[in-house]
Amino acid sequence: MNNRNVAIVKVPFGQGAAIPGAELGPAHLIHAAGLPEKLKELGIAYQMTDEISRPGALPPIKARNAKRLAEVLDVCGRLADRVSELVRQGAFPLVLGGDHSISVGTVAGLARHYERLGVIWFDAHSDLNTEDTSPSGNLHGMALGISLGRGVPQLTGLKGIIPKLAPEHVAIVGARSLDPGEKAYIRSLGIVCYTMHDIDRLGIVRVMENVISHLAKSTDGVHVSFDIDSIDPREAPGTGTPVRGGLSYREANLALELLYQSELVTSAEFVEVNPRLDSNDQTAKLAVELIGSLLGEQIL
Ligand code: 4U7
Ligand code: MN
Ligand code: MN
Ligand code: MN
Repeated sequence: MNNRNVAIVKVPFGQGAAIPGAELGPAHLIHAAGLPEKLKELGIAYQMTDEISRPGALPPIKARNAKRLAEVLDVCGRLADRVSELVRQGAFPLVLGGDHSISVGTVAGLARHYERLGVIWFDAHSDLNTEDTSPSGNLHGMALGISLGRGVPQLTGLKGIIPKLAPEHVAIVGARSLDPGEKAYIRSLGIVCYTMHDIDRLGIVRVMENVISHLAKSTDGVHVSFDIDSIDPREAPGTGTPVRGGLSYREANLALELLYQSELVTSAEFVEVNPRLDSNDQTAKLAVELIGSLLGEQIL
């Protein structure tokens, strides 16, 4: 990513989650938490692209299994086209969510360019539910599974490439809340998943070294999908599905610093910041610091 032009893609969309508020994420990262100033400070050239949004007023939810499917499909279709165009131009797409369902669109756009796309999924959850295994019916809990080709056919088939990702090119980091169907799927496909237990035992440095060497060999691009709920809720309270026992402030920054040094990362998204649940934009500010670490900010 070094010295590439960063292209910010704002996706103020929160309907893939149960609790509203994630749609306010992009505005808070940019205006309250100072993302543009951070990029300027780092000497990174960037462009701000038009936001990908939907009108606010909504009919009541009809589905039980895949809620707001039409809305997620619409946003993800347009996001995929945008991300694809930015990669074609040689930019580094930096997608700001929004809830995690938007990852389906980001990855669909990337899959047009990377045949062996790697994805590092920082999350308290694994987002591998299907309409059948999901306890909630919320699409943000199905996003990674959809990109792997499992789940709602309209979404797995988005932009015609099925699946977008191979299980051996995915690594989950920070997991601590997995549903039974997700555990079975991870085990059956042998998906690399470093839980908080693993991070406690091995340390974040060894975990990231393992992830980097695993993906470096076999992928032609690496996308970082960063769900802010991977961080401990004491540090990141502004998120809709917090789970205690998460990554510390330093572990998360260090993980992203190591990814910067690896020179493997070709795109990123930061999702699930919910300013309505935040206090003094603490979580939005944390997200901006994390983006800084991924893009090369150094302490000395
Ligand atoms: B997120 C959950 F049941 N697994 O499917 C579900 F615990 O993008 C939560 O990681 C999903 O924040 C959380 O609804 C989705 C639940
Ligand atoms: Mn998630
Ligand atoms: Mn999560
Ligand atoms: Mn969440």
